[in-house]
Amino acid sequence: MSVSPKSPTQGLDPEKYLKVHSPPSHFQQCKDDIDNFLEFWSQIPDRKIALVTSGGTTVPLESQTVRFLDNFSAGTRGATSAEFFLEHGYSVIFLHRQFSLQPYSRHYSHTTNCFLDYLEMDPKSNQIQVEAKYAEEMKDILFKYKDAKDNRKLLAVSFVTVSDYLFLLNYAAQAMAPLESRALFYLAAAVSDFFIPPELMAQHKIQSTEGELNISLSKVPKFLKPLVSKWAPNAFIVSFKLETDPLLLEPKAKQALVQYGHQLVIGNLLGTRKHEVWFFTVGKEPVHLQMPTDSPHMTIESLFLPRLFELHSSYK
Ligand code: 9Z3
Repeated sequence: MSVSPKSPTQGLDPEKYLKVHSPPSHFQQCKDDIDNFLEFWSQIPDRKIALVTSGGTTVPLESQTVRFLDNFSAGTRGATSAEFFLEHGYSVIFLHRQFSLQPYSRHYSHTTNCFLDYLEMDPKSNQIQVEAKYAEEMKDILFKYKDAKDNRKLLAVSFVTVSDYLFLLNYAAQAMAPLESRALFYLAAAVSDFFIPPELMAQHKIQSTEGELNISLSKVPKFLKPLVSKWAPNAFIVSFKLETDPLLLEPKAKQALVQYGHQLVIGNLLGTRKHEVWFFTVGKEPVHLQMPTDSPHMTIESLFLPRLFELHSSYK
């Protein structure tokens, strides 16, 4: 079966793509984990379940991958948001880029926040301990982390490439579909728009002896359309729109709402994404949410997620 797009702007059909390509090597394990997680939580009446996607996707240049294209996303939005979803009573499937930030550990795993800096040696006992000034906050984070882990509220599933992401999102969406409006999709991962389909990729390491490298990238299959209309048609679906040009954000976000027919687009600009976002919903004026200037310990997610929880609660 051919996977060529009908026109260069249209891109590949996502369902056809999934039929003719191979899933990631850990697919069976992920499917089992997702099935077990959903079997457990779907039996709890009214329990809401969120699929939070997070981090960037890679675009391999070779099948046996030496080189790949990547993007800026560290997964801060997804990891931070997952904590708020858990605190608000959701169970969370955290579909994240391998080695990107994770809920709870994100507080101590960033390069400027090395976990070793929080520890000290007690000279008397010669034991490692948490420095007193950090202990209270760490206790609080540890408590929430253990609660999520011990009570199976958080399932982490990882992807690396954009192709892995499509396979896992498709599976999770179809598995969550029976939950109908209890299911929420929060698509914060920075998914590449372009990639090299496997059949067009070099098998082995591209050799520099062949001269300069010109790469032609195809459009990544647009998965939002089938996600909304077929895979999980009654779920509450939130997508993100990222732009760098402020003039493009509103038209592109509104276009996505019309094109895909889902419930909410959260718009953000690369340079200000940690301080402000816009909510776009059908038939309403965009809502601008911005952090107060004197709020160094607050995250923008704490400001906008309560509004999202309300929208989900009043959905259907
Ligand atoms: C976002 O816009 C996220 O908010 C960020 C978060 C990636 C900016 P960080 O990980 O950044 O906290 O550093 N995600 C963009 C999602 C995306 O790629 N959306 C697609 C699009 O805009 C459609 S689903 O076309």
